[in-house]
Amino acid sequence: MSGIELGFPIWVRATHWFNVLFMTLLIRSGIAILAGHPMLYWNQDCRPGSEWLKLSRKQMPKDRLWTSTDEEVGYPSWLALPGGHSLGLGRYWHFAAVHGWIYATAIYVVLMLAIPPQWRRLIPSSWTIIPDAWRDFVAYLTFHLPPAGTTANPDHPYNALQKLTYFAVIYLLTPLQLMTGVAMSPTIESRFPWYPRLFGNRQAARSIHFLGMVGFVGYLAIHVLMVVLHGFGKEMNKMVMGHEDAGWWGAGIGLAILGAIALIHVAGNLASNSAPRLVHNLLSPLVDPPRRTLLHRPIAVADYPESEISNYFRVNGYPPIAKYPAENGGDETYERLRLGGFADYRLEISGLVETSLSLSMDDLRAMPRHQQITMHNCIQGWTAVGKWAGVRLSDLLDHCKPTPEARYLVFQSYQSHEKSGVRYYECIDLVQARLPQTILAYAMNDVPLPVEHGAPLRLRIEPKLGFKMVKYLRSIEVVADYRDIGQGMGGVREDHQQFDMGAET
Ligand SMILES: Nc1nc2c(c(=O)[nH]1)N[C@H]1C(S)=C(S)[C@@H](COP(=O)(O)O)O[C@H]1N2
Ligand SMILES: [Mo]
Repeated sequence: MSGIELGFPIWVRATHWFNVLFMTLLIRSGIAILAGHPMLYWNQDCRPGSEWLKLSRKQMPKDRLWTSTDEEVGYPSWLALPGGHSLGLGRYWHFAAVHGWIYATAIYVVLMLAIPPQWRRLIPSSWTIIPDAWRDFVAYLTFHLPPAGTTANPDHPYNALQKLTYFAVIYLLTPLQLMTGVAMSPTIESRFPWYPRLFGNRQAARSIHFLGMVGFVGYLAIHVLMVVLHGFGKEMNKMVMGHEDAGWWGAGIGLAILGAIALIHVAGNLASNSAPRLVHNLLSPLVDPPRRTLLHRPIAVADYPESEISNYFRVNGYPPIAKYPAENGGDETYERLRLGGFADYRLEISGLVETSLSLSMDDLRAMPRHQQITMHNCIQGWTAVGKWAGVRLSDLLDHCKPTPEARYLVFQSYQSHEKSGVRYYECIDLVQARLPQTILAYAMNDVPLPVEHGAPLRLRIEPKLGFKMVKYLRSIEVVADYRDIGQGMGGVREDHQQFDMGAET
């Protein structure tokens, strides 16, 4: 069979270098996200000790309450983007890079399929690729360099093992990373609970996503080693200049491109650490509008079966009682209300409403009760299934009647944010507040809401990440805009940790 010249057209070379940028950004920001909860599980309950991998030396105390924020670690800045305790910006970098990665990969795949005979670059056309690849493998093992070309196409620019590896990375590993990534969205999970189950469960999807990253790192390491073994100058000429001739132009320009990529990484770290709000505001227009279009929707939340209720449910946010230090939330009013069995507790609803409300727990319990069994998704990475009961927020809104200008609800807590000491608050929009499964819960797993989980009342908005679900609820204010509340980002964790107001992924 005569050979087919595929060569190294400009679109192969360009997408290659863009992929180097996006893949390295994805790996380093992914490590920053992992630092938020450096444990991996095959089960969806995340009971401490049930993890299959723990990348932290922290031990939680056995004799007192600890929270999932205490488990967070900071990885060094050379490794993680941005490194340190910066889950929020790690996520922004990750989601920004994933856009670029999808576009670069899509351009590459579409052009390869559209420009004949370029599909033959990666897609095998004959079973002889298997014995060919084995022969190449044995050659490498015995310290020989197999020549380019395959039995089916002696002029192919890659050897058989190389072609199969690229095929696996682009047609198997890449979709697997995208699909397991999507499985971690609380909006997807609550609307389509079967989807994360394609991978076992929500935590198995997270574990596979991590293993996929390990696969990419291994691939990159071997790929670079091969470039060096096969001849750095020659290989760089192919991937930069598009020809195999001698000369050092390819190596020179290629190293300059790698230098530019390294500079982007260094600049990303420096800017994220010195001006986090600026980076938040720069990456937000790239990341938030598409995510909002796709995921910020009025959806119905699926119920989990009773049998899946987790018998362990992590805590995040210390109760506002005096035995915890003030930065963890101690509050005298709350303490007094709690000691009185919350008989004097009143939920205040005010702002852009026709009638302000002040409701006791008895008032709330007298209203229609709604119950749901759902999975809680903490932004840090852990999950747990719980049964929640309480009143529908929409029923309360029917009573207080928001005025036409009303757009958002501000949920204020008795407790303070552990990192800033500022009162915990979060905002959601009126459409989401009106969904039938958005509730103020006063019961968890058939008992009154425990103090660790936000007694006497907390928000449950299941399509969102856990940080939106304010515990120790003190008041709700109906407003036209959230940008003049706090630092204007939509909540205390948005203000101080660069979390995203949407909280859908
Ligand atoms: N008042 C208050 N509410 C809060 C928090 C907090 O720190 N303070 N943490 C949030 C986060 S990040 C999560 S994951 C959930 C945890 O709920 P749990 O403690 O019941 O598991 O509560 C959310 N609500
Ligand atoms: Mo969380």
